[in-house]
Amino acid sequence: MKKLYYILLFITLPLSAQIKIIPQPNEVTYHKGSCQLSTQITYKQDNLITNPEGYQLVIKPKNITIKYATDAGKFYAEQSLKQLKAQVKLEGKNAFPCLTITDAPRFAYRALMIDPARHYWKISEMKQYIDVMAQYKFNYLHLHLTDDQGWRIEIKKYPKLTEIGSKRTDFEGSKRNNDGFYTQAEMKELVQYALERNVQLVPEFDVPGHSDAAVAAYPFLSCNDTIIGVRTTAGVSKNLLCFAKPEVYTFMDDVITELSEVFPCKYFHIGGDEAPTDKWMEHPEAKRLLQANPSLKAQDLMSEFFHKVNSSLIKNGKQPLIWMELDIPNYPQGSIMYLWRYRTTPQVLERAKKDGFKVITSPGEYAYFDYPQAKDDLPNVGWMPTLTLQRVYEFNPAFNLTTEEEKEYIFGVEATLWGESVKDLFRAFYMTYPRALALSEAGWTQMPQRNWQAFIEKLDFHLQYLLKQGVNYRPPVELSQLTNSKQ
Ligand code: TNX
Repeated sequence: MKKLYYILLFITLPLSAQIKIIPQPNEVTYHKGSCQLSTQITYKQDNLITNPEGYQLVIKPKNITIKYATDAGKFYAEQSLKQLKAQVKLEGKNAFPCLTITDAPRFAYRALMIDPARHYWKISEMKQYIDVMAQYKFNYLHLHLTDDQGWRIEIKKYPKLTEIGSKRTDFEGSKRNNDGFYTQAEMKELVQYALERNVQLVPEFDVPGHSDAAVAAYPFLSCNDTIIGVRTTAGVSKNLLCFAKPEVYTFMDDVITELSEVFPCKYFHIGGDEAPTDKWMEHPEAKRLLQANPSLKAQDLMSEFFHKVNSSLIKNGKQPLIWMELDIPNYPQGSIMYLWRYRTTPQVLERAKKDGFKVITSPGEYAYFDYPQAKDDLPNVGWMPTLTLQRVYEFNPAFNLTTEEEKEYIFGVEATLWGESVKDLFRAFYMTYPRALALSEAGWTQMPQRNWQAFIEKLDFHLQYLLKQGVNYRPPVELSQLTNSKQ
């Protein structure tokens, strides 16, 4: 009995001193003693830290040391320490527990995506969004800048893209945040702002589908010179950029060249999703090609199209990110493929192995932040599946791959906040948090260190931490029901 008592004491003691950092650091050892909050921090460049984002935080009774190899590691050590300090204060204590954290991310790419094309965000709102994600060690913000419902970035050679393409009458009747665009100067400033927080901005120019706003501005971009307006409803449009016109490739090359100058990030997203080829196949060029080669398929034209777009990217020193569609037979070597569609995980991983592609995992099952967090939580999203906090937490971005395969094929993880029903920043935060906290551990923390129970024990602190920063979130009410029923 006495023995059991000591075992229990041993188990519960370190738990009560539990630090609540999210994402969970990969190695924490506790030492004896405590350290005053006001203790000076010593910074040391340490070339033995091999991961550029890795760091070590050592808290001893009389000193705090942060060791890092690059500014990113230093920034992340500071984020961990900042959270720890806030926790200590909230618990009414005045000293840190002594400990050593040795930490580095599991994946190099840990992203969130926002969709200012569907509903316009102000630059100041994107800054707020970046401030919060950076604290949770996300290092890429993917900007979905062009779509049927809006073109949001200035392109100097094609002024109508923003004169016409950045405005629409309404969105399914709603008058909110329909209009607006970013000048290149504003965007460059945002790039710097993000970089100071170790966040790189990844631009997306979605081609050849989701292009109504571009076609509304320049009808020649479509196969039939169609005259349309910027789309005012959700859904998939058939007005693709035309594969058969040299001027379309010149257009894409010009846009990519201008955007490459604005966004220093090596990765450039070229969309590639949901592009029905009906109008391509009606074009005389498709008919001619089909006559010469009767086994030719529409999706072969799509492959050809991406190879041409890729040559513009290569010219600008960029690497393509693509929403992978399994029926497209071949993508340019060196592209990084998104796993996104529901129920396609095994096929996409198979394809990655076969074709040697790296994958960014963003599956609807775990990472679509436009989906509601509970059933009937939100109006007008009836068609969407539910994506609970717990489900996001259960996400292992390497699925059942071996560690070797994980290293070879999984580049990282991304949550997508599609914007059709996200009309303002208040809703954007509500959809993002607390699920992004769960996703941050999927991207950063190794599986043996991840644990749902431990995660929800850290949650209360983080909800208060967010609240103090004025960040909206969805209260995870189902969890309090869970704890109540246990009592
Ligand atoms: C599909 S996911 C899309 C988006 C929509 C989203 C809504 C993807 C690559 N394309 O255009 O916003 O569904 O959930």
